[in-house]
Amino acid sequence: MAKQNTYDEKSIKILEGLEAVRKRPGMYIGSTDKRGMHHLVWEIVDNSIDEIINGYGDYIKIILHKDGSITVADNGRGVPIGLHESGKSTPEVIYTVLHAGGKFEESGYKVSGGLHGVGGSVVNALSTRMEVTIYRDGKISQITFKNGGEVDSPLKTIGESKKTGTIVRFLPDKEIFKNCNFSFTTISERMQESAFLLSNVTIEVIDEEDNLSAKYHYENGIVSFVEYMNEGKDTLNKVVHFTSTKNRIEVDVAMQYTTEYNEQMLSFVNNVKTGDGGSHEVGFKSGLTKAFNDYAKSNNILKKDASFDGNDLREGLTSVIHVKIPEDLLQFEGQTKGKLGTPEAKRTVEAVVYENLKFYLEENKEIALSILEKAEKSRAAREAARKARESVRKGTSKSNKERVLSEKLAKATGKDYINNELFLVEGDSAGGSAKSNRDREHQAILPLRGKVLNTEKASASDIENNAELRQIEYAIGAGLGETFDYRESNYGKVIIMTDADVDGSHIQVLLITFFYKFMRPLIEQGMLYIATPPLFSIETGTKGVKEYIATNEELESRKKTLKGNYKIQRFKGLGEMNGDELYETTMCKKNRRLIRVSLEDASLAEKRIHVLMGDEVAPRKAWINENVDFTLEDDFRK
Ligand code: 28F
Repeated sequence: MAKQNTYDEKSIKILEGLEAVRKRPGMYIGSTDKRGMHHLVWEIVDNSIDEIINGYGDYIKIILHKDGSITVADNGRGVPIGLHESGKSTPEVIYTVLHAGGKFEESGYKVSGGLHGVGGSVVNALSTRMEVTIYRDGKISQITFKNGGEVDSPLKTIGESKKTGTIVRFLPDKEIFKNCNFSFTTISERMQESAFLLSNVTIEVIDEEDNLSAKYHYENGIVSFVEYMNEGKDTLNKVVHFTSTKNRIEVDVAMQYTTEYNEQMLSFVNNVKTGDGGSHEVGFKSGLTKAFNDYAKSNNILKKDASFDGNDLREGLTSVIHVKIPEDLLQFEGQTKGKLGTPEAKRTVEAVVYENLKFYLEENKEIALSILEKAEKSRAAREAARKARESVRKGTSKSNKERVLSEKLAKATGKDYINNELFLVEGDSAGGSAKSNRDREHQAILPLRGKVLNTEKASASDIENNAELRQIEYAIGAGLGETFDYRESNYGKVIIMTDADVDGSHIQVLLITFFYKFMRPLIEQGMLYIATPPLFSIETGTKGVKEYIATNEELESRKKTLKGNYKIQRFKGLGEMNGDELYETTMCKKNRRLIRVSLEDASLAEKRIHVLMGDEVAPRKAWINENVDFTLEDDFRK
C-alpha cells in the first residue's frame, strides 16, 4: 500500500517536472521559435555524440519525416533497458525525469553551451509524441510517450536483433512551436561540423518531404575541415595541425593560408561551436602573432622595434580551433553562452600555438617567408588606404566618386554617421517613394536596378567596373576588400529593402554575397540589415483603419478573429505600397522590423552562397524555400 503511494507521488512529481518545462520552455531550450525547436534535435543528437565519444558506435542518422516528426538514430550500445530502483524501466526514467542520466557526468567532458545536458526528458515534455526504440541484449525494446511526457505504452520487447543502438523519434508540440518546421539546411550544416570534429563517424541526414539527403564522413578531423573551407582556393601551405594537452586542456588547431584577403576562424569547445569566440581564440591570435614576430626578428626580416600587426598576419588565414576543457574549468559568457570565458584556455592555446608554430616556421622557411610577404603587403595596403581616405576627406582628391553618386543617392543630412542609415532599395519606383518618404536627417536612399552582379567569383576590379556595386561602395565610403574599414563607413546601418518575393530574396542573397566577399567587417560588426515589408494590409469596415500583416501564417490567424466587413490587400512588391505606407511599415524606427544579417559561421555561409549561386538549381530552390536564413535575431525590433 505504502509503496503504491510513493509510486503515485513520484508520477505526480514527474508530471509536475515536465509541466514546468512546458510552462517555461525558454528556460530549457532558449526560445520557442525555429531556433528553439532545433535545440530539441541537438539535445537528442548530443546523446548519440556522447555515446560515440565514449567509444561506442560510429554512425548517426537523422530523418525529417513528412508529418513534421524527426528521427535520430545511432549504433551505440543502446540505452540500458533494465529496471531502475524506482521500479520503472531505465528508459522511462531517462525520458521522464528532468536531468536524469548520469551519462554526462561519466563522460568527463560535459556537453557544453549552457543549454545542453538537459536531454531527453525536456524534448519529451515539448513533444506530442515520442517513441524510443532500443536495440540491446539481442532484443528490440520500445517505449512510447504522448502529450508531453505521459507514458503511452511502457517499455516492451517488440522483436529480436543482434544489433545495438538507440532510435528516438519525436513530434514537437505545435502549441509550443507555432509555425515551425525543421530545416534540412540547418540540421545538415550542423551535422557536417560534427562529422568534422568527430572523425571517422558517418552522419546521414534525410529529408523525406523534399527528397533531400546528405552524408558526411571525414577521416582527418579539423584538418579535413580546413581543407573543406579552402576548397577551390589557392593556398600557401599544406594544412598545419597542432595538437597538445597542457593544464588539463586539450588543444587541437588546424590552419592554412590562402592567397585571399578574408580571414576565416571557427572555434569549438568540447565539440560545440563557440560562435562568439572567447579566450581560446584570443590565445590563438596572440600565439600566432608572437611566433611570427619572433621569427621575423630572429631572421632579420624586421627592424628592431618594428612588428607585424595580428590582423595583417591573419590575412587569408583559415583556421579551426578545438579545445577540450574539463567541466570544472568551463566558463561561458554572453547572452547566448556562445563565448568561452575560461582564462586558462587563453594561456594554454597561446603556448601551444606559439611553441609549435615557431618550430614549424623554422622548419619551413619558404612558407614562412611567403606568409610574411603577404602580411607586409597587407600592412602596406592598409596604410595606402588610410592615406587615400584621408586625402578624400580633406578634399584633395574629389574624384569621380561624387559624380557617380550624385545621380542616384539621396543623402541623409545628419552628420552623425552612427545614426545614419543607407537603404538599398529594389527598383526605381520603390526607390522614388522611399526618397520622398523618409527621415531625411538619418535615412539615405540608393535605388538598385534589377539583379545585382553575382560576386562569388568577382575581383575588386570587377566591382569597379560594375556601376551598381561601385555606387554602393562609394556611398558607404569605407573602401573595399582588404582596404575596407568599417569605422570609416558613412552609415551605422546598411539596410537591404527588397520585395517580399523570390526575386527579392535572390537580390538579398546577391547583396549579402557582395558584402560577405568585399565588406565582411560590416557584417561582423552587425551593421547589415534586411528590411521586412508587410505582405498584406487589412482594412476593417467599421473603423476604416489599416493594419499590416507580415506573413501568411499571421494572416490566417488574424482572419479567425475578424468579424464583419474587411478588405485584404496583398502587396506583391514595395511598389504597390504608397510612399506613406512604405515609410510607416518598413522604414520608420517605430514600426519596422529589421533582420540583422550575421555571419555566425563564416565558412558555412560562404558554402551556402556557393549553393545559392552555383549552377545547380535544386539546392538553391530548397534553400530559398526554407527562407532567407541569415537571420539570427528573429525578434529584432528596433
Ligand atoms: C538517438 C539518441 O540517446 N543514445 C544513447 C546511450 C548509451 C548508454 C546510455 C545512452 C545509464 C544509466 C543513464 C549504454 N550502456 N541516442 C541516444 N546511447 N545512454 S543515450 O546510458 C544512460 C545512462 O543512466 C549506455 C552502458 N552505459 C551507457
